[in-house]
Amino acid sequence: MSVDLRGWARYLQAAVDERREVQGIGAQLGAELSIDDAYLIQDSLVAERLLRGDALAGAKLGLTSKAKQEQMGVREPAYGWVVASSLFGDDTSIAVDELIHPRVEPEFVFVLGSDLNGDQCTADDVLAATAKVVGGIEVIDSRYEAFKFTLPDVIADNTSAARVAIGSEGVAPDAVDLRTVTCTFTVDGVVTGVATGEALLGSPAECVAMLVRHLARSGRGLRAGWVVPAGAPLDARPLGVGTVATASYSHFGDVTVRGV
Ligand code: OOG
Ligand code: MG
Repeated sequence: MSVDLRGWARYLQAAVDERREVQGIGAQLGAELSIDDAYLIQDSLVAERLLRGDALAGAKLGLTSKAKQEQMGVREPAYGWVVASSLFGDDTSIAVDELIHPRVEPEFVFVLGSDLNGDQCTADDVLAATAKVVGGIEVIDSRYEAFKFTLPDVIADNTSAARVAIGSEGVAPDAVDLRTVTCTFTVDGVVTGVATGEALLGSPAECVAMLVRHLARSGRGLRAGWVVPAGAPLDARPLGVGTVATASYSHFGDVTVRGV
């Protein structure tokens, strides 16, 4: 079956531009969208953003924790891209009316000091290439109705990426075992959950290594200076006007996002 890759990318970009939910792609094809085609739609979607003047600023993982996989009903991780216009600082107001039905989730974010490539990439290679690890909060905004999707659908949609607030204070990767770093997520004064880095498939650095091995399949890699959110260790919560969400980490500075 030949899938209209650029057509589906335009379909998703229109949902972003018009701030409206759309139906899943797989449901309309009458056959399952393949994972390979889903990544090609994602490439086409990101290429459209770059044509409009954006730049790549990193790459991301999604669905790397049990909490997220259970919340979304998808049992495998997914990879996506982070564009420069989506990056915000560690104390940030996010305009909710620019988005469809945003949610916030805490993130462990790698800031790379050197390039990282290769189909044999290991967690140790990731740590060696990392300048620092900081906390973050990702604002996800699935373009699909009711925030429901299959794995190929969410891949095509660049893993729901919308905005990401990046902490300024972090640690060198050899200063702490990232698996033991604790993250506490508080939304409107209520702690929604506490998790350690180990929640990310056992090791945040291994998650990034998986991303590098995935990119190597298409001859690509990560660049020095890029940011890499490794996935949320806790489930996502709605971001409405007035919502205040803070991610606090045992070894990184706090990050706060406010819906306005
Ligand atoms: C998909 C994106 C997941 C994460 O950190 O798990 C993600 C979604 O839940 O909409 O970014
Ligand atoms: Mg995320």
